[in-house]
Amino acid sequence: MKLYTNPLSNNGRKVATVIHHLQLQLEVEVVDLSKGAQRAPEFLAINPNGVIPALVDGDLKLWESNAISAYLAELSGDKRFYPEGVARYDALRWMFWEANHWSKAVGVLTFELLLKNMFNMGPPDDARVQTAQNDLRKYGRVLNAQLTGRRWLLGDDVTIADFMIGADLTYAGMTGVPIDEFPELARWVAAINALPAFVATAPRFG
Ligand SMILES: N[C@@H](CCC(=O)N[C@@H](CS)C(=O)NCC(=O)O)C(=O)O
Repeated sequence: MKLYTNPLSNNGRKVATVIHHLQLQLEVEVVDLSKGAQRAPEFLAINPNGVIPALVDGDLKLWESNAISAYLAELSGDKRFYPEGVARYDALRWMFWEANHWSKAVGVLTFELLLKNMFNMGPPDDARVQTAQNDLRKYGRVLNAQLTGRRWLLGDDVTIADFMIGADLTYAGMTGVPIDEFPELARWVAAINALPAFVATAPRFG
């Protein structure tokens, strides 16, 4: 089984945290995004979208970080991390929410306030930043309410859903995601970042 990823990517980190948490052994190939390796024909044959992460397991070519994470979690058999029954749909609900709402708003801030500067792409678009921050306040309230009275998103056990939503916040401190306005969210983010899987996969520059 081989994972194509990049250690600086928050989507790559979602899968990396799952691999670390479940203590899985996988071959890993770093795709150099700065050199455009994600658009090379060999990689497009694996993921025609030209983005990482991607996983190859025999004939299966899997992309989308949440799907790859769910596949690995299922293979591991860890039912606390990727529960069965009704709780699985609870986890999936938060993973779809993450992909549709949370990651998009976080991604706007990462692009406008981090990547544009890094790659000399001009000044941030203030209107887009404002809209993303407003969206994150709306979604932050939803997360804060869910986390009130629960240790983790679904309850007593940390699950794949915590990992997917938490990994999006890799650059939150540098991009002003309004976490501290929500006490339960802030408590949860601190707990996520203290998990061994998150400590081990924090991006290192230089
Ligand atoms: N929805 C996809 C998003 C993947 C994605 O956007 N990956 C970024 C890195 S975080 C990428 O490969 N960007 C390269 C590019 O856009 O050229 C997932 O969750 O896997």
